[in-house]
Amino acid sequence: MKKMLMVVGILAVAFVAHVAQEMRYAQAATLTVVGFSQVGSESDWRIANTQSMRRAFSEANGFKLIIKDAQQRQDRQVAAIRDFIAQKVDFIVIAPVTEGGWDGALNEAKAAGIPVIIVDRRIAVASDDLYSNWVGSDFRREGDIAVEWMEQNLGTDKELLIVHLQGSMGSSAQIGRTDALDAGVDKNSGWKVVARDSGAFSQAKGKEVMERILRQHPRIDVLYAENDDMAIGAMAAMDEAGRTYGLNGDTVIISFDATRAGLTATLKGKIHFNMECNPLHGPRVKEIIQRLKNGERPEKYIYVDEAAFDARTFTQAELDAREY
Ligand code: GYE
Repeated sequence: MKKMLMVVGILAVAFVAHVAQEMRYAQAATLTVVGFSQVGSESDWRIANTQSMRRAFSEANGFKLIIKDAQQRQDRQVAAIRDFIAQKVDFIVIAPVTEGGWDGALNEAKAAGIPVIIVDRRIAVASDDLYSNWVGSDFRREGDIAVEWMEQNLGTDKELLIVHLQGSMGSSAQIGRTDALDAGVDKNSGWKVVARDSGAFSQAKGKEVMERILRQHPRIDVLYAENDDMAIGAMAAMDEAGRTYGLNGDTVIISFDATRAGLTATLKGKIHFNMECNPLHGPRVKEIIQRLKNGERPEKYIYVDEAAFDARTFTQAELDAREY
C-alpha cells in the first residue's frame, strides 16, 4: 500500500510538471517575438531607451524581446537583422547607428515578410517601403530651439566664441543638431565656431576632446554639446583646468537630452539651457506593433513632443516629476 501511494505520488508530481511545461510551451507560442537592434550603451539617454523597450515588451505584456547591442557598429546591426530573420521573429525594431547603409538588410527582411520599425534616429534608404514605421525626435528642431535661445540670450552680432562637441558622426541626432548650429553661425555675424570635434555622445570621449580644446583656447564663450553625457565630461575637464562655466562662470553651456544627470546640472546652474530628447519609445513602438497586428496602418512617421529647460527657471519640483 505504501509503495503504491509512493508511485501515485510520483506520477502526480510528474503530471503536474508536464502540465506546467505544456503551459509554458503554449505561452511561448503565443508571445509576439520582437528582435531589437540597439545602438549601444554610450549615454544615459540610450540606457533609458533600452529600459523603456524592456518594460514595454515584457512577457507579461505578451512579448518576447530579443535585444542585440551593436556597440556602435552598423555591421553588427546588419548581422543582427540577418539573425532575427533566421530566427523568424514577428517584428524587427532598429535604433540605427547611422543613416546610411540599410538597403541590403532591409530588403532581406522585406523578402522574409517581417515588418521593420525604426526608432530614434532616421535611415536613408532607396525606398521608404523598406520599413513600416518610424518614431523618434526632430533633431533639427531641437537644434533650432537651442540656437534661438542663444540668439535671444547671448546676442547675434556680439563676438561669441563657440566650442562644438558633436555626437556620433553620421547619426541623425548629430546631423540635425549640427545643421542647426551651422545655420545660426551663417546667420549671426558675431558667432564663430573656434573648435569642433566629435565626443561620440559619451562622457569619457567628451572629456578627452574637451581637455585638448581647453589647451588651445583660453577663451570659450559657449559650449554647444550635442548631449548631456559629453557636456558632463567637458565640465569635468573644465573643472580640472580651473575654467568656470554656468550661470556664474565664463562659459555658457548648451546641451541636449535632459537626462536626470543633465537636468541636475541644469538645476545647479551649470548647464544654462538643456533641450529635451525623449527616450521613452517603448510604449510608442508597442502601440505601433499592436496596431499593425490588428491590420491597422498607424501613421508612418511619429514625432515626439519635447520641452526645453532654462537654468534660470528650472525647479527641483520639475526635476522630481520627471519620468526618467
Ligand atoms: O541624444 C544621445 C544618444 O540618437 C537621440 O543618441 C539619440 C542620441 C542621444 O546616445 O545621448
